[in-house]
Amino acid sequence: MYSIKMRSSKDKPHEKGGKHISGAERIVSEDKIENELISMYRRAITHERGKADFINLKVEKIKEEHIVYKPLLKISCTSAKTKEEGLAIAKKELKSLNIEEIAIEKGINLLNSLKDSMHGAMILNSKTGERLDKRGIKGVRATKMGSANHETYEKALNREGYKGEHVEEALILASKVAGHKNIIAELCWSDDPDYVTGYVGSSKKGYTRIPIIKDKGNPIGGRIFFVNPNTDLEELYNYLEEQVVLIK
Ligand code: WAQ
Ligand code: MG
Repeated sequence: MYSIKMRSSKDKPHEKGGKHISGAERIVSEDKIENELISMYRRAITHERGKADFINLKVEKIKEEHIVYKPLLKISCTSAKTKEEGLAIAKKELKSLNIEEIAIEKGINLLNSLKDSMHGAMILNSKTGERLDKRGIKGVRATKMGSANHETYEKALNREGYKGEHVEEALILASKVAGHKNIIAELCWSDDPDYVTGYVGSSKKGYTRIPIIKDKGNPIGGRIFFVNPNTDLEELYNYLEEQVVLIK
């Protein structure tokens, strides 16, 4: 298996302050690498957020003995007709997972006050809402995850009526994230302006989809990982950024 990563930006590279356009991570078998590279390149130059000027593509071979397997989260769907209803559902879900109200409020305010999308996620103390990662706009990116068998996965999702790259990728990411013992819940909404669906993910309750959680046209999205207060951050970064995880 191979890990493929793409990140793209406008005007300047990310590290020089360029505007983030899109990013993607996949784990694929060798015969799929070429097609995947082409499709990621296309995503970067045809993205809703703008046409990327800087595209970073990375291919890395993965050794079998380095792979850890985690279960796929179960999807459930809620119904919301407005952003306000969606946010209320997210709060309720997070609360039912024992995230303190103050942490939920702080988290949602942090996401709502972003001036630009982050590249990764914020890590928040689930009791106090304190932001624990000190990585600013960069945040922490979960990488090196994929489905153990992409075709079976895609078919199963389609059978349940879920189509498209957003849900496919988000569910794999959420499954890896929820697979860490110290991550209690994740809250996410997209930075693609017209994609208004978000979710709350957790190992306890699965992937709870929220049909609308932001205004249409809003180009700012984000993710929060709510963690146990005594989390070893270095170990968590290592899991999210380095540990290869395949979802079954
Ligand atoms: N690791 C951590 N955070 C990430 C990552 C990653 N690999 N990729 C993106 N983010 C953060 C970053 O702050 C983005 O701005 C934000 O998440 C949104 O990313 O229909 O499309 O890739 O069930 O725009 C969710 C609903 C879609 C899917 C999520 O996120 C569904 C989505 P996007
Ligand atoms: Mg996006």
